[in-house]
Amino acid sequence: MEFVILAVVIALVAVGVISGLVVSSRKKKQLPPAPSSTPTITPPAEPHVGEEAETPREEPRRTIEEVAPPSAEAPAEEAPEAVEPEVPAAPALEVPEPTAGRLVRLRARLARSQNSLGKGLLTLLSRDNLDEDTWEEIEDTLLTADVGVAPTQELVERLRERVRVLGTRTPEGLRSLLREELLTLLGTDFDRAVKTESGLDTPGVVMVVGVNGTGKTTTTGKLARVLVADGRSVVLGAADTFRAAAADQLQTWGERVGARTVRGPEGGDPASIAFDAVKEGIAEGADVVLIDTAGRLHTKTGLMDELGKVKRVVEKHGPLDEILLVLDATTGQNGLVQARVFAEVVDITGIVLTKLDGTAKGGIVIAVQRELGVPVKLVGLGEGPDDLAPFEPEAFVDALIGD
Ligand SMILES: Nc1nc2c(ncn2[C@@H]2O[C@H](COP(=O)(O)OP(=O)(O)O)[C@@H](O)[C@H]2O)c(=O)[nH]1
Ligand SMILES: [Mg+2]
Repeated sequence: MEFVILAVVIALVAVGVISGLVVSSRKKKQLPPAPSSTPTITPPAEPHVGEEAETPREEPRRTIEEVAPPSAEAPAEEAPEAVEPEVPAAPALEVPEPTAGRLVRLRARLARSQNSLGKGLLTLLSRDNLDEDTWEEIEDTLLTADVGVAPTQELVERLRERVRVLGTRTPEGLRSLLREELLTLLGTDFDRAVKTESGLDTPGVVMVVGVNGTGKTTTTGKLARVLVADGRSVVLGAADTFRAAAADQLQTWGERVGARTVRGPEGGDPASIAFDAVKEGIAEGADVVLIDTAGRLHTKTGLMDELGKVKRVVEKHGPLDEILLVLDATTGQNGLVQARVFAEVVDITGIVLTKLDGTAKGGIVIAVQRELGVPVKLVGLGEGPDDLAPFEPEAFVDALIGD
C-alpha cells in the first residue's frame, strides 16, 4: 500500500518537474508587473541583515515549480506540495490608522514624561507668595525643560506682568494664563502641514535629514504609512548608503504598506539614488517620493557636500517640496547645535521631534522652532508604526499642564 502511494507520488513529482516550465511561465504572468524602469534597483551583492525574511520586491518571486526538487527520493510528505503548490500569497498589507487625533491618543505618553514641567510650573505659580525666588524657580524649571534662555525670559516676564495686572491667584486662572503664554511661545499660526504636493503633475518630494540615530528612517517609514492611510501612493528613496542595513530597514517599512523602495549598492552615490527615486516616482505616477538620507556629522564639509549634492541633483526633476529635519528630543541642547548645522546646509522647511515619549525636556519644541524659525510639524511618541503625530500646539500644551 505504502509502495503504491510512493509510486504515485514519484510519478506526480516527475510530471511536476516536466510541466514545471509551462506552469511557471503561466505563473509568472500572474505576478505583479515588474516596474517599467528600475534604474538603480540593484539587489545587494552580499547577503544583508533581514534578507531571509523578505524577498526583494523587484525580483520576480521564484515559485516552487521553478525549483526542481532535489531528487525523486524527496520525502513523500513533501512531494505532493511540490506538485500542487499554492501561489505564495502577497504579504498582507497593513492598514495604518488615520492621523486625526493621534496626538490626543498619544497624549498619555507625553503627559507621563512631561508632567514635571507643567505640574512643576503650576505648583510654583500657586504659591501664596509669588516672590522673586519663586519666579526664579519658575525660570529654572523652564530652562531645565530645555525651553531655551530667550523664550524662558519672555515667558516669565509676560506671566509676571499679567499676574500683576490681572491679580490672578486662582489655580484655574493661573493655569489658563500659563496655557495662553505657552501657546504664544509655540505659535498658533504656523502652517504645520507636511507639504507633500508639488502642485504640478509630478509627485511631491520630501527629503528627510538629521544626525544618525535621531529617527530618520523610522520617521520616513511612519510618514509613508500616514500618506498611504490618506490614500496616496508613495515611493521611498534609500539614499542612506552608508550603513548596510539602512536600505533594508526602509524597504521593510515600505513593504508593510505596499510602497516601493528605490535603493542602490552599499556605499553608492546617495544623490543618484535620490534622483532615481524621484524618476521612479514620476514614471509610476506616484503621489509622493520620500527620500531618507544618511546623517554622518563627522565633518561638516562632508555633510554639506553630500546633502547639498542630493538636493541639487533631486532638483533637476523639480523643486523639493519639504525638507524635514529630524531631531531627537532627548538630546536637548545638542539637538539645537545639530539643527544649526543642518540649516546651514539645506533650507529646512519643517522639524520632526522624535522620542518625545522618553523625555521630560519637551521644552525643546519651543527652543528649536525659535532657533530655526521653522515649525515643528511632526512629533514621534514611540517606536510603534503609528506613533507619529501631527504637532498640534493646543493638544501639546494641554498634555503639558493637564486640563
Ligand atoms: N521611543 C522612541 N523611539 C524612537 C522614535 N523614533 C525613532 N525611534 C527609535 O530610534 C532608533 C533610531 O531610529 P532610526 O530611524 O534608525 O534613526 P536614523 O539613524 O536617523 O535613521 C530606533 O530604535 C527607533 O525605533 C520615537 O519617537 N520614540
Ligand atoms: Mg536611517
